Amino acid sequence: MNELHRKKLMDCFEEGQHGVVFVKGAGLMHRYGTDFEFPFRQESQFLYLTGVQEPDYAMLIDLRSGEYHLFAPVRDVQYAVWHGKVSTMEEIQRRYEPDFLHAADRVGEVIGEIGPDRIYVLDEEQAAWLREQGVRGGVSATGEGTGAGAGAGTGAGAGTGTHGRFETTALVDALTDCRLIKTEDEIDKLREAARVNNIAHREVMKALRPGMCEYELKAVFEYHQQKHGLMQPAYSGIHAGGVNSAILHYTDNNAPIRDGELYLIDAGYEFDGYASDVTRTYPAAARFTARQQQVYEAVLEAMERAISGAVPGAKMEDLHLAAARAILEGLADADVVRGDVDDMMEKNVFALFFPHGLGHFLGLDTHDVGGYPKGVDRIDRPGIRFLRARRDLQPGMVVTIEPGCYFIPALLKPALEDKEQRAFLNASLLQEMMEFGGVRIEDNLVITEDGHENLTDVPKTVADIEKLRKVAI
Ligand SMILES: [Mn+2]
Repeated sequence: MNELHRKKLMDCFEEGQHGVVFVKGAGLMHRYGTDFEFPFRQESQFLYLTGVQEPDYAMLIDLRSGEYHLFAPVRDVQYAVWHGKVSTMEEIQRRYEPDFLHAADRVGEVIGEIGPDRIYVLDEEQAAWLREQGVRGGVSATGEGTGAGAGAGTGAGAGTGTHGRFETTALVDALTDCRLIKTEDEIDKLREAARVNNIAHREVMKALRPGMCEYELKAVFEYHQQKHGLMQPAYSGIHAGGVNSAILHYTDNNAPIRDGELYLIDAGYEFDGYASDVTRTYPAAARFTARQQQVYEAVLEAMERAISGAVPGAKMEDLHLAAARAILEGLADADVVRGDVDDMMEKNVFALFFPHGLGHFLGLDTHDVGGYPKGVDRIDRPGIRFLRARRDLQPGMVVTIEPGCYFIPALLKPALEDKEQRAFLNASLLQEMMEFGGVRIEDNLVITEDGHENLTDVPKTVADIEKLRKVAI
């Protein structure tokens, strides 16, 4: 599949130009100044192009010949003693099948032999690293500003990030265009990450008992991911009981979840680099309270409207606003807010309860590349300002849909003092609900020609959740 990715990338560049794409992979990271190694995770652009999940590699594509060069680190005996067997060059060749395999210390020499006019790199840091390898950055005979033709359709023109021979814009733009539309193989990997995540989320849903600590549920979740061979969290999971469920990026995960409280879990692991990102919210008790159910169903309705609208051609901001409206309607039914829903939409009352974006792209990164096309800015409006993706949906895109409704004192208390906003708010009820926490529900969708495929299969209606909880408790 990585060969196809390289082909897609080459197609973004003007044919026949005397340029190379160079990407250096990630090295090991240590905890501050110690020898404690963090688990290795390849940098996503490099992983996309090579499939190499080992540290200290580099790669190059010769755009004129189409040849793929891979640079592998040379390991000594001591490395073998501490890390185990060192692969021979023959083994590495068989594993990754580059056109040319070199020792990593030959990067400068190989680029010197090719003699390109233009070297496309991810950023200035990688250009600096190449200079250290003896690669000259000076403008070559053909001059500056020619030949850079990547990123067609994204507005990235020739020479936008050109510094001598180095070009730092076109490659990232081209990779963004490639990664935005997933191949069938990539979607299969996302399906596998989702399949295991479905299992892990169900197991946590069954395991929760009042009085358990958030970290116990985190342990259950991680056990089931790792039991199925997934080793790498896609992001720091959120395991939040009660009032903590209204903290959008809660990471302490160390409080007890009491009877009568909600528990919100937002977590996923990656399969072969591809992420799953799912959220569910349910009560520690066997059943939702009446009020919890009202808020939950407002979010579920928002979710269903957004999902049904997630088809080719739809705009994420329109889905966001449709979800926001559903939440306000549900809150009006619950008498949390009062007044005309159109007025409330216009006055951004939804942003008090739904202060984050509806969703984002998903792939090698949890918040995957390509959220904003060139020239499209964030919408300067409360709530929707944090929307991570503004594009017309197309087949092959993979998105999360994750509406939420939270009772966040830091937003609600000032709103209750605000002359315009407080007119819409049921102040006495909101005072009672300051410790309610929040509800978020999140699924992962692949946009298809005729709609979408939902990769997430974890109970989300009140009836289905209570059925699973009743069996469990
Ligand atoms: Mn998400």
